[in-house]
Amino acid sequence: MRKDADGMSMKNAYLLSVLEDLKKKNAHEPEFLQAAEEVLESLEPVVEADPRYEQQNIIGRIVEPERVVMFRVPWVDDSGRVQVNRGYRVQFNSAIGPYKGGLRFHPSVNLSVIKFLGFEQIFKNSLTTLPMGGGKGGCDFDPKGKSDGEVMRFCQSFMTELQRHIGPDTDVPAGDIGVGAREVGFLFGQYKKIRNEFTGVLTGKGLSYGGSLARTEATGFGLCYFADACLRDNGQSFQGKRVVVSGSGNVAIYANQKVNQLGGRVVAMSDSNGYIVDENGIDYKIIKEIKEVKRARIKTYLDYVPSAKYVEGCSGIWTVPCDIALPCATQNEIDGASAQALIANGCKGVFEGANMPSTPQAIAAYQEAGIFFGPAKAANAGGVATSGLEMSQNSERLSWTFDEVDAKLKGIMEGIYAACAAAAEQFGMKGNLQAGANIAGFLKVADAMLWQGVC
Ligand code: NDP
Ligand code: 2IT
Repeated sequence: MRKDADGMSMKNAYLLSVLEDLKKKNAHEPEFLQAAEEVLESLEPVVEADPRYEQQNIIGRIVEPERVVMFRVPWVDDSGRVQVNRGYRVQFNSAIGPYKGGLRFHPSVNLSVIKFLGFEQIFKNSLTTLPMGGGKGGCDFDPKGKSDGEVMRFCQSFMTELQRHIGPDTDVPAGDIGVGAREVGFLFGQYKKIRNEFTGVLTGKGLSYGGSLARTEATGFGLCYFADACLRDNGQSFQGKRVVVSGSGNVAIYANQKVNQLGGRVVAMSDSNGYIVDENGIDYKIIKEIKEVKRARIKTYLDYVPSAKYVEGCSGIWTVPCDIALPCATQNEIDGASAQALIANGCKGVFEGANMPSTPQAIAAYQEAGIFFGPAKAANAGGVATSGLEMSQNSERLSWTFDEVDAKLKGIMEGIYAACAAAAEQFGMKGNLQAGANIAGFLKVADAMLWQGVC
């Protein structure tokens, strides 16, 4: 998309007025404004083609969360001191189903971050074709370096407040950065104790108490299924490709595993301290042990593979030459300069496992270079899609096999790729999966909002 000198490409007066109002009201929320502006720009041809979106002020309504909850989370640390954190749940849009989206525990969490994630989740969840609205929550609590007891007491306090706002037909949280199997277990236990009910109020649960097989792997696997669908549609594949995966958490680990199964090789991975390069291919099982069992830093990979290299500082990972880049750590981790470095080294495609990992400048660079770009809300939808499958299994009180869930996940990701490609083509932007994802995700939610009247 071509931009003016001020970086703005939008001309539609209605969209511009919504954006201006949004900027005025949310001046201190840069991540949220970035996510909203990116979607609004893509929707220009849609809004111009159907006057109902303006008449019913669908855009003005969709950028305003239905409800925002902020709350105090007091807890006692191991030395007996009382700590306080700030918790959030943003219930953004329930037009197509109960609010659904993860919880992030990280010191960088604030209202802007949770609102950007909740906003993205509306369109992502719509793309899955499953009945889930958009929501997100979290806390500025840092689980790193905390004992299991501290994490448990924190989770119990967090849920003591959150439980009054959620429920299996109202709002169903899950994991995100800093929230994995351990945290979901503590959160679920506290919900069950306070509400005296055993329901599928969280997804990403352990297999012994209602979790779904393949949910752990789902985001990383789904990312590769999406990328593979795009590559195959263009006569290519993962076979023999060098792949760089940032991060070394839930999404990154299982993206690595699936890249390998599809014939590619992951040569670099990172954490917030630095990155490792292993030209022979990084074994995901070692990363799994370092991160999931030992909760250690990625540089300890060198204890297992002394021939690998460790570099301090995580942003340099994008200078490692690769065919495919899979950013799986956090927002804005690829800026314009990193994108240029990737392209200069021959990168042919970026598929986003993390949420909003590419800055607007990075996306502009991908488009200018004409490389494949799989935007987060489409490419990483496999996690929440499988959460939707976990909800279905909980409702029917049955559990499906790993292969059943994995096959459904693959079908959903291939469907998302096809829907994004078709929407882009229908609105005259063939090959632009970013626009296609925003448009396809929007249309279903907007239609449901139109049917439901002003609410
Ligand atoms: P994890 O907590 O399991 O792992 C996060 C990884 O990213 C860690 O390696 C972490 O390093 C790194 N990281 C986090 N914050 C930063 C930062 N500010 N700078 C550099 N590195 C950072 O989280 P997930 O794997 O679950 O999530 C990763 C991304 O994927 C997030 O953007 C999340 O929103 C997105 N996502 C997750 C889904 C899921 O199902 N889990 C679904 C869809 C998207 P360190 O350990 O040093 O902090
Ligand atoms: O960003 C995401 O889609 C997630 N963190 C997963 C949300 C979920 O409800 O499974």
